[in-house]
Amino acid sequence: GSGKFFVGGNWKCNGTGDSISKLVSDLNSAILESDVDVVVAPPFVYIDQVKNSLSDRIEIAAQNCWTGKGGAFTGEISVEQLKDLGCKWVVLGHSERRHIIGEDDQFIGKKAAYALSEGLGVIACIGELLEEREAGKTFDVCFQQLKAFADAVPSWDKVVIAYEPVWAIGTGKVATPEQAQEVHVAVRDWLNKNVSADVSSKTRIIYGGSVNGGNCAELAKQEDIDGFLVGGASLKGPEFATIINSVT
Ligand code: G2H
Repeated sequence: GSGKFFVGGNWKCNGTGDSISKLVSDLNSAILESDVDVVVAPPFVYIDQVKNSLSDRIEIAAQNCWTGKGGAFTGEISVEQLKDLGCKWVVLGHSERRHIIGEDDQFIGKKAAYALSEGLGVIACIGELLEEREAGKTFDVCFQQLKAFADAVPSWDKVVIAYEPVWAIGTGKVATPEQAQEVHVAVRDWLNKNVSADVSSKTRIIYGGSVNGGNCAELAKQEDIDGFLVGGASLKGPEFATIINSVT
């Protein structure tokens, strides 16, 4: 693997002040391996609450951001505002934003470039749909999404790539360790050929899609799986801790 194991909890559009306060207190009392970067991404409206109550051991990510400086962009949240609240990361290109909201590669690339230029880390998500996998297009789709990030970002120092096959997201159908490893290796090769050997060897490639306390250990053993992006299972403190502690 590359660098420190990285585990992100993507809370998506879930929770209330009460449920989030319970989750934060469970995370604060969990025993976490020290050699793991841990990040959680609460809904925007709870970021401040989480920042003020969660242990500094865990960093905070936003689930989205605007493409540039704030201003007359109704309903958007700027990178400057996220930094003001103490966010260190932003999740971009998540399949729910690509396929439900309709964000395209160029729009996502713009956000990534701006976030990085302002010093936020980017969790850059890529992944194929079931029909694309079945048509043998997994690598094509992942490489195209990756290229859009590569064309936009000035530096990879603060980028973590999340491979999330869409058919495995929230479906309970996790990719097998071999399926995930195969794509992670291909992504690393792509970075080597198209960016640099240095970026290829240093960039963390994490897996997302129905990761849970029961399947994380086998996945974590794979050479090129450098961590996880966890949705559903990150809403349960003890299970999220199990996933963090699956570092090998
Ligand atoms: C994939 C993942 C988190 P889940 O979207 O980004 O969600 O673990 O619920 O499949």
